Amino acid sequence: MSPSIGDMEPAEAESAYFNEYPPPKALPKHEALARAFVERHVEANRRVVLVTSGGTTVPLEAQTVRFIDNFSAGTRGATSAEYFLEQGYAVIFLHRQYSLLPYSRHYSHSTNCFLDFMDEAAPTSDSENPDHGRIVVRSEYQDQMRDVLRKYRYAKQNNLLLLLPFTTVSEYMFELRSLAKLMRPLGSNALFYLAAAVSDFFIPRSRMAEHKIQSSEIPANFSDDEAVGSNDIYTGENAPEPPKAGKKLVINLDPVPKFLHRLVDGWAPEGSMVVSFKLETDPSLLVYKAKTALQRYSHHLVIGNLLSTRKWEVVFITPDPPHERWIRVPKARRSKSISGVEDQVGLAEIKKGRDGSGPESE
Ligand code: PAZ
Repeated sequence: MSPSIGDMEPAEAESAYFNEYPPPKALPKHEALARAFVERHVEANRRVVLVTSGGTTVPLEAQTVRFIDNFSAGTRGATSAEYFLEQGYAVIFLHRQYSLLPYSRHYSHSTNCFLDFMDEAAPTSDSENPDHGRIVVRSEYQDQMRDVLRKYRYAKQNNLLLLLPFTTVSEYMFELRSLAKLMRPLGSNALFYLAAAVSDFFIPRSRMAEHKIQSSEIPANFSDDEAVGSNDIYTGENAPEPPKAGKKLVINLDPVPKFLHRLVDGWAPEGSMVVSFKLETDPSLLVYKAKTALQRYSHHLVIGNLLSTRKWEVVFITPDPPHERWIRVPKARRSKSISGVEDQVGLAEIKKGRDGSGPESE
């Protein structure tokens, strides 16, 4: 039996994983865009950050109808990208397709549709007048929207923001590897800020069902060998964990190789900075897991957060003292953003937290 990817050394796991999947169709186009973006900012001696944002999917079928998703709206990534731009960085925003984007996030939240910000101007007496029935931004939103619009325009006109989408975990991996290698000419001007929620498990392409899994086609005396379309997906009465009654879908997932190793030790430019995030739900595990990640991958910073409090508090785990530092947005400053979506701990808080002038930290 061949070893599973989870049991291999990082370099071996890398080639095994990338051999499983064809590269995403959009990769050559994304690479060309990223190459030109990096060249432009190397010339300008500008710092470039790769922000990853949103959750990855794990398809259950090659022609995907169903998939497993990872939690993330993209708020952290999109918000942080805006702060990085404010700090003079150029940003490559590698994001889950249709998740929140820098600047437009203020108007795209489902509870605050952009149409709520608009109004029809007061009618003029002349219906031929081009201003008659004109659509305008409501007066109470003018100032905030002008501010967001100016920043957005500035980033766009100066080629400071490159938006690259992904959907599946394998697309994310291919994109991350390519982008990190393309960023090599930046050297210590490169920063990796890995806020995306990346699946820890996947179904190898070689063991994936091609077509939509059919519950109606489950044989009466189902055995492992007869699994529909795949030996990773078991449905029926004789599945490995037999159901008490009725049909069950049992999914057998492999661990995704830990690519942070490869990013830090191979793909990323020498001298670059790598920041990863760790999400947990159990408070008693968060610091331990974040510290373990930092020790294991020897990068620069792990930012830990809990699902329930991630918008107000994060913990910085660093190789140097104080090793563990909490940064909290005080209750009074948990402000509503323009869209009514409460803002969260972002780069500004992180930066202010460092010099002590920002949100409460301990
Ligand atoms: O996108 P969002 O603001 O809803 O959530 C952000 C987050 C919790 C996904 C991010 O802060 C994070 O922790 N990312 C890493 C997740 C992980 O441990 O894989």
